[in-house]
Amino acid sequence: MSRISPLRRRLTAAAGALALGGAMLAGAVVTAAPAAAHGAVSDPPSRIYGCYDRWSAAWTDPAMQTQDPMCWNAWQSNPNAMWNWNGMFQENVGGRHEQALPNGKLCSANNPTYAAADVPGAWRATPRSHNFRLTVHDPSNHGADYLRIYVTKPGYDARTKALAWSDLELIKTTGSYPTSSPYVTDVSVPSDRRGHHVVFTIWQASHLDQPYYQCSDVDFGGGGTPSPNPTTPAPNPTTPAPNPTTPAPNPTTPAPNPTTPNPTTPAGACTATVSVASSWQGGYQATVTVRAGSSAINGWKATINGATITQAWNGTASGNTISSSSWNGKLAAGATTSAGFLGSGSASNLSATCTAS
Ligand SMILES: [Cu+2]
Repeated sequence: MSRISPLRRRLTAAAGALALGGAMLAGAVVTAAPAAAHGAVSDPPSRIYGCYDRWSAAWTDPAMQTQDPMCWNAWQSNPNAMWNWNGMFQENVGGRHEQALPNGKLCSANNPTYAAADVPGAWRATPRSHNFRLTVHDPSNHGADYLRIYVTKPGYDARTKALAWSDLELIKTTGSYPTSSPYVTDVSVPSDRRGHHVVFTIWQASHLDQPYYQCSDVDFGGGGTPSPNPTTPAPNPTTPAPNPTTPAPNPTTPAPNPTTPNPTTPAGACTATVSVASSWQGGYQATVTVRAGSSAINGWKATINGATITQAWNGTASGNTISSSSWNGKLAAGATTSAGFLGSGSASNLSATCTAS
């Protein structure tokens, strides 16, 4: 993978932060000790390692924002995360991994440098069969007391939920490995896992009590069931373009019917609220939650006032309106669902309205 020397990498990281124009980011780079000698789950690539692998040679390419938005988000949040792809560990845990990592912080190894890795969203998922080989790449040859491998349970949605221990099923614990990387093991995942799942790996290094924690996004195919993502999460560059022909309010929306006895609670109404999951200079990631009113609805459109949407998932964006997808349009009375999106600019003045169909 990396043919750049650690020094070059550091210089490039500093230059990158400066180019991003964030004094705070540049400061963070300057003060960070380079984590030159650790490792990561390289296959299926873990979140941060995958971002490093795909973009370290092209980190100035604006295509990152549209083609790999979660990596772009991570890069904006903290360039150190990607340059130090090999430092996702804790120390002196004594095997109490569940105490070391609070729910929602598993994919960052509970290390603030990697906080963006905890954000649910459209992470690139690597296609794999239910039987695959997992590889830990460790240039420092720490060895391993064991690898412990989990997969998310059926129904888990990596696009909307930060990973918790209760989302995981333990699949395998290996024996020890000598101090010669890579550390490789064959993994079999139950066949009921379809579509986008997370493989969570603990690599207990042998030189110290230094466990590494990482999330790898895997697409097991056949994404039917709750997994909203039958194809790859790779953003479609043809969809985000705002469509100037559609912003008009949907003319098929039932006009208030004068014969309806109760005009204040129209059947099939919905409400929408928007919350910002994370933000960075020039952009943010947010979730819009839609709730059906007192009757069931067949579809919805949420308009996010104040937003410039560059990418959406679990819904289709057109301008600043997100329409339901085939799997989350039908809602029972009072039921909720959500969609996520990336916005450019400021997230300070967002509000949402909902139209049901
Ligand atoms: Cu190390």
